Amino acid sequence: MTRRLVLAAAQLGPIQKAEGRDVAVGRMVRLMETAARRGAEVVVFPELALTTFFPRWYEEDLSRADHWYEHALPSNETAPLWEAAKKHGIGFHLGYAEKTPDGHRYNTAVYVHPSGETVLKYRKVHLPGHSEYDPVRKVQHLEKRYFEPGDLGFPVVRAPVGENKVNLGILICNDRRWPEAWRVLGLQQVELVMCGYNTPSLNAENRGFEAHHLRVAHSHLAIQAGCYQNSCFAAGVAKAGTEDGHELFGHSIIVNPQGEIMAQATSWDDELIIADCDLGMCELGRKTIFDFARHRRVEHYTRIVEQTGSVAPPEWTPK
Ligand code: ING
Repeated sequence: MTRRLVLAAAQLGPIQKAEGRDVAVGRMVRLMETAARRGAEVVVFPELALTTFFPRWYEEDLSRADHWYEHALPSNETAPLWEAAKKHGIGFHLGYAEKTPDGHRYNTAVYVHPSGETVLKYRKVHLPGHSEYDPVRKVQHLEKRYFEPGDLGFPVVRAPVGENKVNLGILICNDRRWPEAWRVLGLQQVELVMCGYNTPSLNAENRGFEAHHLRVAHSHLAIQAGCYQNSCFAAGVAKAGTEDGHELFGHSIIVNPQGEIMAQATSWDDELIIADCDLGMCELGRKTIFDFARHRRVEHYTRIVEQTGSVAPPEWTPK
């Protein structure tokens, strides 16, 4: 019997620095309602979906950044999302900035069941950018200032979604560029990776040329490879558009276990894309090309977990 999942990726357009959470929540409720009307059983929202991408703004005093974080979920401003999920019987993934009661700060995402219960929580492990103001950069990217590396690992959980149970996993933005992250999920038989992102459309490092068109190409390459090599579906969902003059690209996608793009957003604004996923497709790769038990040789992979940075190779010289 086909295990069919109707998956929605709800791309968000820009959220300006001055806009409150209520603006984003209102837009997300409308996207969720449309997704439900179109038969979706789960909707994936972007990374840091409640606020502007604030790591572009330097604050000397971290307490002045406190208002960007959620101190509890749901809150009065975010409750309409939980209410809409219950009303429409749809699960949702939400990325947000988390501040814990004991003061830890994470770039976090949760998958919430229509009942309102949190099924899965993940804290971003791969934090790009820097922690101090960088005068060379055209635009700051201070995720290492505003967040600690995630402490929850890369969990996968089997949970009810619509009529099926699905093996769910989460990655956040930069995580998608690290094959190790995908493989840890693949080793837990993940079937759907929910991955929100906020990615600048131009390279702001200012330390070398990167052709602009490669920004989107690299994002798609990473997600398509992750899906193919771990035999899973993924939703890569952007917060896009121009936030206070700074552009983030859209091009959200839904990818299948063959690495094929099933649906792609074409705007850089609020946009819903939907795909009918036959979860049985995950079996093929898992039982053939990527039958990990049969083909992997872990005795040769020790560098991956024992070595952090790269080292120069030994040099060969002719006798
Ligand atoms: N943003 C970007 C991302 O990984 C980035 C940062 C862009 C890193 C381009 C490398 C190249 O998509 C976040 N929020 O991680």
